[in-house]
Amino acid sequence: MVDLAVATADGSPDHSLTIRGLKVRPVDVPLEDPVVTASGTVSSAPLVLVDLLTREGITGRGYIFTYSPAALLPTARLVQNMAAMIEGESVAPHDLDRLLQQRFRLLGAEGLTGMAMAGIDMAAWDALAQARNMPLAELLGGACKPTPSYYSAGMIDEPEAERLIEKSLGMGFRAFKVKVGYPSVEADRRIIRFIRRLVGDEFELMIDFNQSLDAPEAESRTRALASENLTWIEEPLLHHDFAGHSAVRRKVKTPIQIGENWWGIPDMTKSLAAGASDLCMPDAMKIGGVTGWMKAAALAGAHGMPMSSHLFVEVSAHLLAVTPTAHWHEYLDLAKPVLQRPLEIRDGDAIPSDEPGTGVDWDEDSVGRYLVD
Ligand code: SMN
Ligand code: MG
Repeated sequence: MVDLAVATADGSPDHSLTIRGLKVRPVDVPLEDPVVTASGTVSSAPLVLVDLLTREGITGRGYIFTYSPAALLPTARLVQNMAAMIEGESVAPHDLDRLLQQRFRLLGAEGLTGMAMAGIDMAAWDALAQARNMPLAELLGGACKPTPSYYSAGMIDEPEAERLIEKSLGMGFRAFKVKVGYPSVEADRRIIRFIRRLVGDEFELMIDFNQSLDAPEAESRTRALASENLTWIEEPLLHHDFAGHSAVRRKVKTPIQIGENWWGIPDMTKSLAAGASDLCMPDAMKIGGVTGWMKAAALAGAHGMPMSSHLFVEVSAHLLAVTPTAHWHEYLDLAKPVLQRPLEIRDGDAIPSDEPGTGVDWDEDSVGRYLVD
């Protein structure tokens, strides 16, 4: 990698970058396994690939996961519409965040707007790290150190569980998450106990209800599963029901986990104030990209709250390496088919790429195959 620093008048190196534009490509990428949840199925990964182009010739890359193909093209168009707002600006992610937050004050920075801004943010940090010839974790003041990772599965039957446990053990994972929220707690318990018999008592096992229970059901099911030796129970209630999660949390001993649906620091602040969870797992996109994550990491650190990741496996590996209360990395690899070098998992740990940037670098043949127009 050529160091693009150029000498300024006094001879000091100039690493500054100026935005020339955005290249935005919507793709619909196949998933190795569909993610069946109690609140709907994700059968492919609709991604908006964001290239942030600079006058100095560096391209920063990031992607946005839109969950539903219905949101793919509108999100891509929204990102493209933001290009005119940032062309000519320096690649200074905090300043870009302030600029875009201001431009969208009336609309609000949640939903597709927040997702689009986060995609630009992740690409900007990638460009900055490339310009300084450093992996993102080092640019953020840390090192490319490993974080323990868990294999994240959907709602699966027993044969599927057997296959995925064998696959994850073969990849070195020592932890597994399964989605639940069946019509009865007995069905939830059946798959939990089936997996527990496969992995033994020392293995970390998490469950995820994906917001599928109402308050009475959440209390009765979390109580009924209290002795299942679970590492956490995730999102039993609607994600924004912080008071409801707090009420459940006070009645069960299994740690309650939420955060993947926090729209930025405002939601995290409300959740922490309500005492909604024992643990947190912000989504690198919905929390506001790298910029949002670093603020969230400071907040979680101040609260002594273990912080895990959600999706976005590549950038999350870097971010957890500089998170004071880093807990678990989630392995559910959405972008693998369109990357040159997918994230490395070594002995069950997520290893941040040691290349300059975040490690997100497109496999252009695959991108062409999955483009949506
Ligand atoms: C999840 C939700 C939606 C798509 C993929 C995964 C899930 C998780 O809530 O925790 O990974
Ligand atoms: Mg979840």
